[in-house]
Amino acid sequence: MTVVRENIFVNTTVRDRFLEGVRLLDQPNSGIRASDLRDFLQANNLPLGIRGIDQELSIYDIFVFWHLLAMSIQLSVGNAAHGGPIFLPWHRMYMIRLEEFLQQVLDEPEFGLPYWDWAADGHLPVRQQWRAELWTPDYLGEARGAVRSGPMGEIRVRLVQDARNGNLVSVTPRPLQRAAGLNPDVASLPRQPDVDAAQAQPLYDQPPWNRSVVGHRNILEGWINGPQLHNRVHVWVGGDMAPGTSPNDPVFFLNHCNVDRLWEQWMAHKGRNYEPKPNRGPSGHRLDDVMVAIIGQALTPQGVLDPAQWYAYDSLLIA
Ligand SMILES: [Cu+2]
Repeated sequence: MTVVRENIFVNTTVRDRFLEGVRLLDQPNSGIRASDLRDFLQANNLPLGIRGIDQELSIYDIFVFWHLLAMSIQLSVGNAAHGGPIFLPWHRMYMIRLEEFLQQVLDEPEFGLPYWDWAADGHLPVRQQWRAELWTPDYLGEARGAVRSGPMGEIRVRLVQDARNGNLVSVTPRPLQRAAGLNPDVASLPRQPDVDAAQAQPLYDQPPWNRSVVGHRNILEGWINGPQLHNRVHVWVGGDMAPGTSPNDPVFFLNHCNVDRLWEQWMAHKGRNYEPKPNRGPSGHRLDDVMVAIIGQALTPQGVLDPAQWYAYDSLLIA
């Protein structure tokens, strides 16, 4: 079985299958209700809360829940999915699981997630970036306001983050919201020289393993003079892409697939080196620490370091 992850602009069949798969996974027929999530959080003594209406959720909503759950688990460095070395392996595991669900729902075992090479759009004049092809009905729909056109116009948001306390709110289903390019501090998408700076780093990560480190992970996550790269794409798109429930917007997966591709490209050139090794860094971020998972087997960074058993990218060449 060969799963190849391709640029969304290169293969329109993959684009259409991705949008169709997401639409299917967004149907509220998982058999899991918002009240089940509340019971799960309470039974496991987790720090995340949930309020709002009780309703049946979609598999896609469960992925949104999973992301915020990992984010709500604070560690001595960052949380269980961000702000430290675990950022890249956790999102790799997370996307492997979504890709598996898409393969199932599409009945297409060779389906691979597409990626969005946002640095290519970052070279457009700022006023054209939010009018680029990605934000048309054949792709992701409107870049600003409610998304009403194309397949993504059918997506409904059911779980949002409460800005005051970070908890989850189950809301009456509503369309996706975006505010691309409207934040005056983040007018442009990342550009290739920013990507090159992350790819030139000799180290994956290093002490103190946090948001201040100069290394591949932290520059790619986007905390240095931030928001840059990964973080910048979240902030630039805005709307539902900004809070901890950001997987609500399918562009989350196009962004993270590109981030994962850049990590893979970095490893192809610098070696499959991950830090911190066992016993040598903060708990939850080390090579053999089990990552937070509610879908599929919980893996370690070691377990996902080489993704060859799941997928490969169409190209890892450095331009
Ligand atoms: Cu994330």
